[in-house]
This record gives sequence, C-alpha cells and structure tokens, in this order.
Amino acid sequence: MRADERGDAIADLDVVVVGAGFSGLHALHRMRGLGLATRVFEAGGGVGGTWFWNRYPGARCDVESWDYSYSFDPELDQEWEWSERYPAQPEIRAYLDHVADRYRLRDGITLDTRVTSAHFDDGTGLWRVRTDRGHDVTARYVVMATGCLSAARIPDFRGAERFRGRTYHTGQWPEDGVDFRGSHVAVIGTGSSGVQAIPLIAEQATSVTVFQRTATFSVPARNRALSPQEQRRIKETYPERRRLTRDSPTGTTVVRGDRSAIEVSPEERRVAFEQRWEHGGSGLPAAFDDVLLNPRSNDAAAEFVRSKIREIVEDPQVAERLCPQGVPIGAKRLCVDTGYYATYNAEHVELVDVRENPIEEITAEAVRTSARTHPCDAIVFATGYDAMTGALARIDIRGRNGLSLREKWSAGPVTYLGLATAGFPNLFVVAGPGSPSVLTNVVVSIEHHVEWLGELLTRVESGGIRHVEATEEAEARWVEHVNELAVRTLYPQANSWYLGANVPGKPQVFMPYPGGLVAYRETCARVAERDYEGFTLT
Ligand code: N01
Repeated sequence: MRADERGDAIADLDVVVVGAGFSGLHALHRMRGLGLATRVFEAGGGVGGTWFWNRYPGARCDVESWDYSYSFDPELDQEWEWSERYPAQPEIRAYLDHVADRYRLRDGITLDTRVTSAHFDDGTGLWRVRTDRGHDVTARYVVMATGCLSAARIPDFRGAERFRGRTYHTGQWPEDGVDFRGSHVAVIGTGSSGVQAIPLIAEQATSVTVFQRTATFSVPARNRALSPQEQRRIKETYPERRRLTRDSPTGTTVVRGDRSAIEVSPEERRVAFEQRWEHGGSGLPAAFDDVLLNPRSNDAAAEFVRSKIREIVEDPQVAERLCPQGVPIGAKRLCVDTGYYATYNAEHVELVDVRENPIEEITAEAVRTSARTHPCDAIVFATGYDAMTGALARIDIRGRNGLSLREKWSAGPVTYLGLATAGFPNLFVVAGPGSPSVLTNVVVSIEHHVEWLGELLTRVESGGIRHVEATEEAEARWVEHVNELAVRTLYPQANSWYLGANVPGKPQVFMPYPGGLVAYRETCARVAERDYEGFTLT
C-alpha cells in the first residue's frame, strides 16, 4: 500500500473505475458491495461527471427530476426532495454529492486526477492504470465510467488563438460562473446547451450574436417548482414509477401514444401535438408511435413545431432562419428550452446563419463570417462533444498484445452490448457505444449496466474465473444488429453526434442502440441466463 499526494491510500486494486458521475458513483457502490477493493479516479475537482462540468447558465436536465435519479435504494427516494420539475445543474450536483456522502463513497474517490493510460499486462493478466498525478496501480478489472458527452470539443476556427477576449465552452464552465454584464457576446452553436444558455446570457449581456449552422427543433420545458403536495405524491408513487420506467423503452414515465400520426385527422393530430406542447418537455414526438419511423408522421410533427416558431418569433425572416428544414424532428436530440425562440425578439440579440455565411476566422476582437465582422468581448462555444467515444479515445487503452482501443475502433466503435470489446479482457464500459444510453433516460440505462456488471462479476468471482472477454463474433453480431435497427428509423438522416458526424474525420457509425431499453434489458438477461453467451470466461 502507498499514499498519493493527497494522502489517499492506494493498494493494488480489484477494480479501477474511471469517472465519478452517475455511472462511476454507482459502480463504486456496487463493486464495494461485492467486497472488491475499488478506486475511482476523477478528473474533476468534485463528483458529478457531466453535472460537475456543465455549469453554464441555464444548464438543466431535460428528463423530469423524479425519473432522473437512482432507483436502487427506496430509502434514497424517500429522503431526497426535488424542488423543480426539471432539475437544474446545481441541484443534480447536490444530489450526487448527497449520494457520495450517504453511501460513504468519498474515501474511494481520488479527485483532480485524470487517467492517462490503462494497459493490460499479458504476463500477469492484470490491468496497469496510470494517471496524470503519478499513480501507477494494478487492477483486475477496469470500469470506464467516462460518460457519453464528456469530451468537450471546440472546432478549429482559423485565428482562434489570437482572440483577445474571454472564451468558454459550455461543458467546461468556470466554477465561479461568468458575468456577462456590459459584454458583447458571441455564441457559436445551437444544440441543447446553446438553446439553454442563450436566453440567460441575453438577460445579462449588452449584445448577443448567435452563430447557427443547423437550426434546431426545440420545445418548451414548462419547468416549474414542485409544490409540497406534488413532492409528497412523487414519493408515495415511487415504487410504481420505478416499475414504469423499468418497463419503458426510454426509461421515463412519459406516456406514449399508440397510433400513427397519419392515421388520425389533421385536427386530432394538431390537438395531440398542442397538448404535448402545452404540457412541455421532450415528449412531443411520443404523441404518436411512429414519429421517428415514418417520414410523413415526422413531417407532421416538424411542421407543428415550425408553426410555433413562426408564431413566437416576430421577424418573419428570423423565424424562417430558425425553422429547421430537411432534418427529421428527433433525429438530432430534441432540445428543451425556456424562452429560446422568444429571445430573438429582443433588439440586442442577432441570429447569424453560418450555413449561408460561414465563419471564416476569429480575429483578435471579432468573429468574421464571409459576409461581415461581428465584434465581441467573449465567445461561448456551445459546440458540443466528441460523443460516446471521445472520452475513451483520450486515454491510451491497450488490451491483449498491446492492441490499442483507438486503433481497434478506427473505423468506428465495436462493442458487445455496449459493455465490452474483444481483446480487452475485464474492461467494461458503462453506457458505451452500442448501449441504449443517450436515447434513453441515461440514469436508468446506467443502473441497468452497473447491476448487470455486478452480476457478471459475482459469477466470475465465485467461479474461479480470471478473465471475462467479449468474443469477436458476438460483438460483430451486436454492431450489425444496432445498424439494422438504426436504418429502420429516421435517426441516420441527420448529421448528428449520434453518428459522429459533428467531428470532422470521425467514422460515421450510428453509435447508440436504438431498440429501446425493454428489448435491450431482455437481451442482456438472456445472455446472463446462458452463462454469458458471447463472452469467454477463462
Ligand atoms: O452539443 P450539440 P450540445 N461551426 O452537438 C454547432 C446533451 N445535453 O452541447 O448542428 C458552427 O448538440 C452545431 O451545429 P451543427 C444532449 O444529449 C443535454 O448542445 O453540427 N457551428 C450545433 O448547433 C445534447 O444533444 C442537455 O450544424 C458548429 C452545436 O454547435 C448533447 O448533450 C443540455 C460548429 C453543437 O450542438 C450535446 O449538446 C445540454 C462549427 N464548426 C446538453 N461545430 C439537457 O439535458 C459545431 N457547431 C437539456
């Protein structure tokens, strides 16, 4: 045993977990429950993962608070009280801090420490994990709880290094916040992060210029405080809610329509969408059961949202620029906002279409497009992530015979069930590519994965087994299955991060499993019943 700089005692370990977000905290709790010596390394200065870093103004979850929480302990359900329908970042972070304290997890977490490499040693059969603070430990298992949207990405804009003002990425926001009063702010990007941040930045800044490449569909959150009666009711109904989320394809309690949008009359359709719009939240496409499958149903939903944009935005030209065209609604993640479209009615907010006039460079004092120079004091990059694989690719991961994960995945990620990959024994990914993760309430997916891995490790530990590894055949079949499901949907029709299309040069492969959590859960259960079919246990 030895101690690191902070005095954390680190012995050779059974399990190294990388990341202390929803996945890593649960993994630590579960692995300790199995009696395994486990340590989490976390790059951030606190627990929370995505919710530690995404501190931008307006950062808020788009899944309702009562669904976006762990379900493994009914006592936790009863003692934690959510204050709003959609929890804001500080509240989610407070929840995860509470979880870390309640289950005495902190002494198993080394903060401010980034794992730089994880190498499988063919001789010893152990993993050797190194960090940027000099740790060099061995472990029998490695759990990558690195998150799907944690590798923040700023595109290469020519001249960016010359900019003399302040720059921020939404996913790496300063802990103490940012004061935009008196500032001329440029915001690049109009995905979920931009759509949430822009209205609040506009409340403070002297001027805001939004650079939009692809117009986005956004629906109102209609967030509100929860009354004491609602809070009581949520707690009373938790057992039923948890059952509903487990049996739902998306891991939420959103009620799903069971008819096609084109089966009903135009008036019935309008009323159904209108009710969802008024109710708020991302359940609008779920008014019917085929919005993500049938182009005509999708067009109907898309046109409904476009009609709302035209109603809200006063300048018809700006409204048209904000209306997404040629992209199915929901094929990119549907945004959920508070006052996004109305923000463009303010005099000091300008929308620049960079598809029409691309950004040519960033100068010392401005963002310059092919049409004009836009002076600014601060630039907010709401430009997203190298999603699903980025955080893994930033670590030097090597399996048997020095096989590098980056090389293995150079034509796109290959996993079995989104949890493991051949050539990398005893290495697991929570909510990796091939898992339903980002197409569901990710907390429900995460809990499933961690519980399933817990069962797998119980089998391994009690069975005198040293290594568990996905087979190449099983992972090839899984990747094919994910692709077959994806092409039956409208998802591949958008240039989204689901496909890796937002990162120049990244292979375009539809990464999340689009078959829904129920089918996924059944598959995983079947694999376990057949003594981990598709894995070798040696
Ligand atoms: O990132 P994004 P995000 N020049 O990739 C633009 C989750 N999330 O951080 O669409 C100009 O969606 C890019 O344009 P285009 C959620 O799952 C959830 O907003 O590629 N623009 C796009 O507009 C979400 O999907 C919540 O043409 C450039 C934007 O930047 C995911 O995180 C809140 C550009 C990036 O949008 C990621 O969301 C926040 C360039 N070179 C995030 N490069 C909630 O729970 C990129 N863009 C509510």
